[in-house]
Amino acid sequence: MIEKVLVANRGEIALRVMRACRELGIRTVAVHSTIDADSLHVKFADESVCIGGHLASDSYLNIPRVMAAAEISGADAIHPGYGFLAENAEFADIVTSCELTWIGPSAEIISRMGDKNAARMAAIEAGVPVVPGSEGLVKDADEAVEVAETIGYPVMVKAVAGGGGKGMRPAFDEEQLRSAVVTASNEAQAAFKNGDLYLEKLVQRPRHVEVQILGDLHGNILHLGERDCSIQRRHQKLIEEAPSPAVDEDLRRRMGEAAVRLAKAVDYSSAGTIEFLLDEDGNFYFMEMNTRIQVEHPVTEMVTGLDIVKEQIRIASGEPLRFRQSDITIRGHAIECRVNAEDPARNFAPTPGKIMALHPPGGPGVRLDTHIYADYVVSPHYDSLLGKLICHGEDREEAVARMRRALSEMVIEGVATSIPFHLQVLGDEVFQEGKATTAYIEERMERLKEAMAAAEA
Ligand code: MV4
Repeated sequence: MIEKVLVANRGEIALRVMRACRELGIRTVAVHSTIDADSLHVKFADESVCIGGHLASDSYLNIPRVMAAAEISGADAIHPGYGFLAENAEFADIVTSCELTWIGPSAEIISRMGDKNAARMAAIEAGVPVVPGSEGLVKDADEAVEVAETIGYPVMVKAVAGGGGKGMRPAFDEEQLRSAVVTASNEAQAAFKNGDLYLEKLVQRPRHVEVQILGDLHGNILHLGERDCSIQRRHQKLIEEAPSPAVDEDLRRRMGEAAVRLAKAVDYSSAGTIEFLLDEDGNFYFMEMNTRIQVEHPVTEMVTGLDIVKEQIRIASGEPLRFRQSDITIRGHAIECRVNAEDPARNFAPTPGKIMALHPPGGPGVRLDTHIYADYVVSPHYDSLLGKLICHGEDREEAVARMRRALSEMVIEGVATSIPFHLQVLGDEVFQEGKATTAYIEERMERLKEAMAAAEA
C-alpha cells in the first residue's frame, strides 16, 4: 500500500500525478526549487520541500536532495513524471535500495532500453520488425561503409546512447557516411559520454507512431492503441493524436501485438511506450522504447477512458491489471496541442515572462492540463511548456473542430505562445486530410508562417 508519494517534478505533470494520487486517497509531497516556491505544484501538494536553487542540477536533477526530501517527509513512493530523473536508472535503483516504491519500470529495464542498440537487439529477439541495419555496433567508418554497401544507401547513423535526435546523421553516399560517422560519434561522445554507433537504412518521410502499453508486476501486459506524433520540430512534438489517421484496425492489432511481444520479452512493468516509424507503404519498424509516462499520454486516456497515472500507481503497489486486452476499446478521436511559451513567428524562440491574463477554454470534450495562472512568471530556466490542450470528439472531424474552437477561446496575455501556430495547422488541408509526416514542419512552415501573419493583420 502506497500512502504518500513524493513527486520529483514540476509543472503540469507534477499536478497530473498529484490529481491521480488524490483520487486514490494518497498524500503527496512536492519538491521545488527556490524560484518555484509560488508554483501550483507546491500549492497542490499536501506538503512541500524546497530542495535547492533554480538550476535543475541543484534541485530537480539532484538525487541526494530529492532523496533527503523523501526521507524527511516520510514519503513511501516516488513518481518521477517525465524529463528530469524519469529515465535515470541510477535514481530508480537508489529509490528501490532505500526501500521506497519506484513508480515506474525497474532500473534494469530503464538502463537496457536506454541503450538503443540493446533495445534494437531485444526487438529482433522478440520478432518485432526493425529497420535493416548493422548487426550490433559499427566500430569505424570503413565498417559503416561495408554495412551501407550491403543494405544500400541512404542510411542513418545512430548513437547507441542517442535521444532527441542527438548523435543521428543521414548519409546518401560514402562521402557523407564517412563524415556522418565522425560528427555523430563526436556529438554523442559530448552529449552522452558514449560515442558508439550503429547503422540503419534511412526511412524517408516516415510517420512517428507509438504504442502505449501497461504491464503489471504479475506478467500481464496489454496495449492501449497508438498515438501519431508526426508533427514535430527538431524532435520536439507539437501535436499528437489518437488514433493515428494512418493506422487501420488490422495495422493497429499488428503494431499492438508487436509492442506487447517486446514488452513481454523484456518483462516490462508500469506504463511504457514503444516507438515505431511507419513508412509510406504501411510498414512499421521499432525505433525505441520510452520507459516513462509521456507528455502526450492524455490523448490515449481520452480515447480509452483510462487514467494511465492511476494505473501506474496501482501497478507499483503490486495490484494486477483489472482488465484484459479485449476490455480495451478505442472510442472516438483525441488531439493534443502543446501550448508553449514560444513565438512561432520568430523560429519558436522562447518567450519567458509574466502571464498577465489567462482565459482557459472549456465546454464538451475539452481538457486543459496546465500549471499556469494569471500573474504566474514563466521562468527561462525550465522548458517552455505552458500546458496541453486536449480535445476529444466522436470522430477526427469533430475533434479537429473542437480543437479549433477551444484554441480560439483560449487567451494567454503577457507572453507569445504557440496558439497561432496550432490554429494554422488545424486549418491546413494536409493536416485535415491526416497526411502529415515527420517532414510536415519542414515542408509546410513557410506557408504556415504566411498564414499566421495574414491572420494577425
Ligand atoms: C530514423 C529516421 C529515419 N530512418 N531512423 C528520430 C529520433 C529517434 N526516435 C529516431 N528518429 C528517426 N529515426 C531511420 N532508420 C528518422 C527519424 C526521425 C524522426 C523520427 C520520429 C519523429 C521525428 C523524426 C524527425 C526526424 C528524424
